[in-house]
Amino acid sequence: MVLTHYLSARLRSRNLFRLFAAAAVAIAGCLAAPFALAQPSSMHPGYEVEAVVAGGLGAFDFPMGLAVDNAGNVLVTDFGPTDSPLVADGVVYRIEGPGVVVEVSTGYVNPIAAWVDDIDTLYVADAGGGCGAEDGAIYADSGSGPVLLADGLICPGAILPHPVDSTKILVSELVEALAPAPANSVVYEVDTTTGVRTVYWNGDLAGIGGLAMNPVTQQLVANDIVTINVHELTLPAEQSSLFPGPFAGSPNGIAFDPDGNLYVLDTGGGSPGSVIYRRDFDTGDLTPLVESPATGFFAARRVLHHNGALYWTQGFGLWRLVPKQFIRGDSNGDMAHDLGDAVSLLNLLFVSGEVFCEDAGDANDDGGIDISDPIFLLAYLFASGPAPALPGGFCGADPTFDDMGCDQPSCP
Ligand SMILES: [Ca+2]
Ligand SMILES: [Ca+2]
Ligand SMILES: [Ca+2]
Ligand SMILES: [Ca+2]
Repeated sequence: MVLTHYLSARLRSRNLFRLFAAAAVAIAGCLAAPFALAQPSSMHPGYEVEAVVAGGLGAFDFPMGLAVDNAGNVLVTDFGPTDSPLVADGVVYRIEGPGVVVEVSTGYVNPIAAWVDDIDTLYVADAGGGCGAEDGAIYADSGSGPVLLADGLICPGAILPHPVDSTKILVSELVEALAPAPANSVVYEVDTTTGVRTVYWNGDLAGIGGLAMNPVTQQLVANDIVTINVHELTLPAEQSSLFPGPFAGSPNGIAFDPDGNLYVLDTGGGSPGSVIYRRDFDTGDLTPLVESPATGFFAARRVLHHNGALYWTQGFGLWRLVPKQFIRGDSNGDMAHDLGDAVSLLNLLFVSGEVFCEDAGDANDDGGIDISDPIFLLAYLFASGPAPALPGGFCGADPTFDDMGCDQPSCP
């Protein structure tokens, strides 16, 4: 459904949009006013959105899948200028810094997902020309171009390392248009030497859009773009609903962070557009982190957690959500711990005062500001009490998720 729409309608709408965008850039240039595509924004005060590859003209054609190489660079799969199954114009790019994009592997039709193993072999899932034909394939590129590993797949959507067998990879398949509904999505294991693929999971999901594995529990989680839910996959062949979520459209991208917290990218159904949610590993709480007015063809697509930041492909660009930096306990924002910090907190609590950075004021890191915070600071300063928890002595991110933010960070 959604991916089929991506693959069938995107060329037409993109070319129309590019004409419009070119005209708008020209007009904006004349008016000396900035032109921008729909901008995503943070829904959480502790984070801010950055453009890694801005989504304007000259950026990607149709960025989709995300991976990380062993040097820590983010890789982006791009469908290329056309959708034609006859034109192998898909590319995998390496992002070496904001706006620094290097082509690393070419020759794909519509590469939809990628993964890099620990010896830098790049595995790519190519959706082929659409999701209604068995023209999808898995390739391996060890540095000298893609080598076909397995073919005959209908819209392979994700590649993951195998949980116990390092000679195999897991590949999800979105069998949407061909097989009888509703139970028609499969996860295969593919032998990376022989290319032989065997069924690893075959349950009652209607359409797997994305697949991820919890690094803490080794639990496989898939999103179902037809029923619009996220599910835990239990072996050998069943499903259990993880959570229904408030999803408006296809929850197309999913990812975990190292602590087992889950991120779900909802491509949205109109308003509010695309939203990325965080599901807490311990509490199960679902918190919206990012929203974007972009919908449909320009909606956010896939999400990746890497090195403390959340990356996602959207429109023609790549974006990331980064946590704001602060020094815990430095509630007056002068980059040091002294009596002034306790005084500013007491003022805030009992007189009136401004809090520049709530996270910094939470000296004891319990997720709130109350009388226990100035007491904690006074004990630290004058009674050999424990030092504020990280980031206590230097600028850093909050390692414990909460609802607080940092409106006026003193850190760069
Ligand atoms: Ca293409
Ligand atoms: Ca201070
Ligand atoms: Ca506190
Ligand atoms: Ca916290």
